[in-house]
Amino acid sequence: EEIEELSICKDAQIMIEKAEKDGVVTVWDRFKAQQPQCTFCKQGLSCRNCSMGPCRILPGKERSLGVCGANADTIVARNFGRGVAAGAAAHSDHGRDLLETLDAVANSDTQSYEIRDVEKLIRIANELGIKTEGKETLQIAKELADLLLEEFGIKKGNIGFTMRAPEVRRKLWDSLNINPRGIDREVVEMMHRTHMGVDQDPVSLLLHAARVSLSDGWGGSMIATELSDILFGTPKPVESKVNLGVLKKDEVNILVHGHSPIVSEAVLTAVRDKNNIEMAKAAGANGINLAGLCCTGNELLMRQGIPMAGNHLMTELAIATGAVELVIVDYQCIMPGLIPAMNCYHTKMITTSPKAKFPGAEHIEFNVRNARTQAQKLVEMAIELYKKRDKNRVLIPVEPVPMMSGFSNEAILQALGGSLAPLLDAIKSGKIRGVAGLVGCNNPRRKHDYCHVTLTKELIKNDILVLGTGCSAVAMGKAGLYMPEAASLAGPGLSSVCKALNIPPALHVGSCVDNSRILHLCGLVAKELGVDISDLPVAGSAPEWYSEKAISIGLYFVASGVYTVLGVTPNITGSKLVTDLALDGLTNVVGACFAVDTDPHKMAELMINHINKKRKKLNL
Ligand code: BF8
Ligand code: SF4
Repeated sequence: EEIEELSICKDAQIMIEKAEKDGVVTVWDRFKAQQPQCTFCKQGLSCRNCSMGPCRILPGKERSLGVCGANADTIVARNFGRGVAAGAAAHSDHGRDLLETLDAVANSDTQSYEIRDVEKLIRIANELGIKTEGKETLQIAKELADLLLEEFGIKKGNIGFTMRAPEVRRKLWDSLNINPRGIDREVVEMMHRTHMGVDQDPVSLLLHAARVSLSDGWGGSMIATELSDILFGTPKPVESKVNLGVLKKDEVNILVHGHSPIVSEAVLTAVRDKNNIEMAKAAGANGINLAGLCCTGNELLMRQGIPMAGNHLMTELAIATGAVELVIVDYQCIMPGLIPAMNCYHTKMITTSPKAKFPGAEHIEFNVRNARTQAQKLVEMAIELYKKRDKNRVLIPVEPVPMMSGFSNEAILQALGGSLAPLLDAIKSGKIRGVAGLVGCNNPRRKHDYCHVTLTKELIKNDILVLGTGCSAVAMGKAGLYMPEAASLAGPGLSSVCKALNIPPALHVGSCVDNSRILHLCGLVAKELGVDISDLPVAGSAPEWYSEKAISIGLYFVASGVYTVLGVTPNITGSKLVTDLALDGLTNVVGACFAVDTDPHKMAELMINHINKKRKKLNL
C-alpha cells in the first residue's frame, strides 16, 4: 500500500517508513492483519451478553433469534447502548478524578495542587446555587465538591449543569423521560437494562442511551472541563506549535499521553524546575522538552501553550523518532501497541493510574498527595534515559507548524468584547453562516487526518466558523488552520470577522471532555435568541471517530438538538429499525439526527444544507 494513502501528514508518511525500517509494527500493520473483520460484529449482530451465547444473528434465516429469543433490533440496540455507556463512563470517571482532586485541595489534603482560577470557582459555585459571599476560597471549594459528588450518585432532581440548556430543551427531555439523573446511575442502568432478560425494546434502549450520553455531556464531561479550569486555569488564547517537529534533537523529550490534566500538569511543574533543567544540562542535553499527545496534550496546550506532538494515530510514530525518553500516560486511547514500539528504542512508558496498567510499562502511581514527588522522579528518569539515546537512530521528520489555542468560552466572550452580541450579529447578517463542531478521533479505516482537514476547509470556505476538539483539533492545527492567516482560506464573511478580531477561522476549544464547552455555548446562544438548540444554524461532525467515547459524544450532541455527521458507520446496520431511527426518526423525537458519509465533501454539503435550512427557519 502506498504510504500517501495512509496519512495526509508529511511527518506521518516519513515516520511510517522509518518505523518499518526499524521493525516497529504500527496500527496500520495490525489493521491489515485483522482483515477481513467480522461482518456480524460490524453490523452489531453478535451478542455475548450471556453464556447461553455467543449468538450471531442471520436475519430472515433460522438463526434470526439468539438462544434467549432476542432479535436483531434488540441486539443491535443493546450493543450500541453498552458502547454509549462505556464512553460516558470513561469521560465521567475522568471528571470524577478532577472532582476528587478539588475535594483534596478543599480539605488541604494535597500540596501538589491548588485553585488557580478563584474567580471561576466562585462563578461556578454561584451558578449551582452555592452562596459564596464572605466565604473563604477553600470553604467554597468544599461546598462545590460536596455538591458535585452528589451528581455522580443518587440525587433528587436532575444534573445541575443541565440548567445550561434552554428550558424548551429540558422540557423535551422531561417529556421523553431522558433528563439525566445521577451520572453513574445512568451508566449502571444501561448495564442493567442490557443484561439478558431486561429491556428488549430497541426504542426504549435507545432513549436510555440518549439519557446516558446526556449525563456525560452535561454531567461528567462538563464537570471535568469546569473543574480543570478551576484547578489549572481557564484557557486564554495562546500560541504554540504542533506536529512531530516539536520534538527536540538536543533536549530530553518527555511526552504526556492520555486525558486527565492531573498527571500532565504535575509533570509540567517538574519539567519547568530550574534545578531539573540544570541536571539535564549536566547530562549533556540542552534542556527538557515536554510535548503532548492526544487529549492530555490538548489540556496542556489549551492552558499552558505546551506544544502538541500529534493525535491518536501519531502516538507510535512519535516513539519511532527515536528521540523520546519517556512517554507518561494516564488513561484512554493509549494503544498497547506502544509497548513493543518503545522496546525498539531506549524509550520507556510509564503508567500512572491504578485504572490503567500496561504489562511491559513501568508503573509509578500518582495520587493527589504524591504527584509532585512522582513527577520529580519521572523527570530524573528521563534525564538518565537521555544518556542512552542512540543519536544515529534519531529522525525528527519536519519543522513544527505554529497554532493558536486556548479558546475557552470565556476567552471567546472576551475576544467578542464581553458579550455574545457581536457573534449573533455576525450570524444574523450572514457574515458567519453558522457554527460547526468538529470532534473526535483518527481511525485506520480512514486516511489519517484527511477528513478532518478537508471538511474544515470546505466549511470555512462557506463562512462556517469551526470549533475543534480532541484529535480533530490536532489535525486542523497541523494543517495551519489554527492561525489567523488561515482566514485567507475562509469565505469573505468569515474572513472579515476573523481579520477584525484577529482570530483564526477554526478555533481550538479543547480536549474531548471540552465538547462540553460547545454544548454550553449552544445553550448560551439558544437562550439569548429565545429558541431551542435544535433551531440554531449549527452542526457537528466526528469524521474519523473510533472510540466508544465518540459514540457518547455524537449521541449527546444529537440528543441536545445538534445534527451530527459521522465519517465512520457505527455498528448498527444490522437493524433497519435502529438505523432508520438514528439517520432520520430521531428528528421527530429530539429534533436532530445522525448522518453518515465517508466523503468529506459530501459531509460538508450535508452540514451546509442543514445550516441553511435552519437559517431559513429563523428568517435569516
Ligand atoms: O478523548 S479524539 S482518539 S484522544 S477519543 Fe481518543 Fe478520540 Fe483522540 Fe481524546 Ni477523544
Ligand atoms: Fe445470545 Fe441472548 Fe445470551 Fe445474547 S443474551 S448471548 S442473544 S442468549
